[in-house]
Amino acid sequence: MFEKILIANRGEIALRIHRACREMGIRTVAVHSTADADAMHVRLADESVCIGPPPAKDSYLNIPAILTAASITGADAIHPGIGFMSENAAFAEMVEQHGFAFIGPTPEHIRLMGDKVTAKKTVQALGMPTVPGSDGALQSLDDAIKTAARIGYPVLIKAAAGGGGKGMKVADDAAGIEEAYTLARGEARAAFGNDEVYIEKYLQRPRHIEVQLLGDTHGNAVYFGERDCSIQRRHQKVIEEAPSPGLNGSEREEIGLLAADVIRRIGYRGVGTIEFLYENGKFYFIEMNTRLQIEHTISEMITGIDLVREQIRVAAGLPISYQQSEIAFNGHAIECRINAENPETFLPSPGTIVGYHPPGGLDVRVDSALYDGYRVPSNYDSMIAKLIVHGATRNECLLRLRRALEEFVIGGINTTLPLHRRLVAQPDFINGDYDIHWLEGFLERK
Ligand code: MV4
Repeated sequence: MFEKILIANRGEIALRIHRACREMGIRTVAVHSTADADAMHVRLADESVCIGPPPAKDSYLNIPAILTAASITGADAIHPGIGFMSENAAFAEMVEQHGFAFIGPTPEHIRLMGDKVTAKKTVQALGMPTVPGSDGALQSLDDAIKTAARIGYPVLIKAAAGGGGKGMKVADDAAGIEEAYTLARGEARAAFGNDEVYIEKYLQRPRHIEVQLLGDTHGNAVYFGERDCSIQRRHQKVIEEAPSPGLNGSEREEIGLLAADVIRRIGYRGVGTIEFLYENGKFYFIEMNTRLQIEHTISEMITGIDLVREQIRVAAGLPISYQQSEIAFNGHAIECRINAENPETFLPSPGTIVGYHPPGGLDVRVDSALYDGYRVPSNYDSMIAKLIVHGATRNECLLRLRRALEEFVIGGINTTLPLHRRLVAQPDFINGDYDIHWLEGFLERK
């Protein structure tokens, strides 16, 4: 097992990884920008190294600085966390070339799944249901027109290098296809330096359901159930829950077994998530994330398994600690992402925290790097805390969540706590009756 891990990240996820390391007897190295000198992840780590000025491109994305920090502290592995370097195949390659273990999949798997066209082809060949569309990348506008006519409108043009909604354009009918094709390629070229696009039937009211997976280097792969991440705004998730209120037990098992089978057959190492759209009782693969996800916590709450611990174990070449039959699903969990933002305009609200009081009690978990007097910098993502609540049933979970949201005090800045308090009182949310467009509709109506 590793003796020392460098955590190439900040905030609550750096803390989350530090906690798993501590419990495994592994020493930790924090890296930080000058804006984060007083951050909790720096305070808790065994050692820390300043890797640059506040802009992420000069610090948390500064590959030579991160590798140098790992080298001078004698770390044997690097955990990239979430965002930043976590899905950068070139970084994973450099980490390995410098003699460190990368706590994540192989660079080849990151690359394979990072290209949405090769990802779709790969999983489709292994029996995964995908959205009807082009066979690979579009070759021309003419190809787009012909494929759209074959699959039927509306259609969606997506960037091969995309994800997160960039370079995505809907065409409602044949009159809109040229514009959608041209705009999607232009956006893709500007955002990713790659204008390859593909086309799919546009699903109008799906749920976003993702399966949590783990594979090891001994030919094993398991799933940890699914999460429903449909409550989102502008491709930013706001609330996630596990299990999905939209699935029944046999659908859950079928999609979980299929997803685990796919990652076993490609020899995938690490944690990962396969994302589906779910509409009218059918699943459609959209992409695979080759990293830990923010909302991994709700899968931990319903299984009682530390996913970061498992992630570190498989990166060290150990087998997964559990057989699929030993992974039991217990009750319900919901996560609220709390951002330092105005809850109505969503404008960022950096500043100093005064009067911090997190909720507690049975089955209430707060993953956050906040403390009283902490100054939330303006340079990074605005998520400052995750409130994760578990209950024996969905109803118990909701009652407990409402109570915990009432208790939570984060003073001195604006946060999205008031939005969460409103959301958990909405009948549609209480009934589990929502799709990927529900939150944006709710915010418009209000
Ligand atoms: C789709 C879709 C409808 N039909 N694909 C958005 C980002 C990327 N992860 C895939 N996305 C979508 N792909 C087809 N064929 C609708 C979306 C989509 C979406 C998906 C998941 C969560 C939120 C979303 C918000 C808008 C659109």
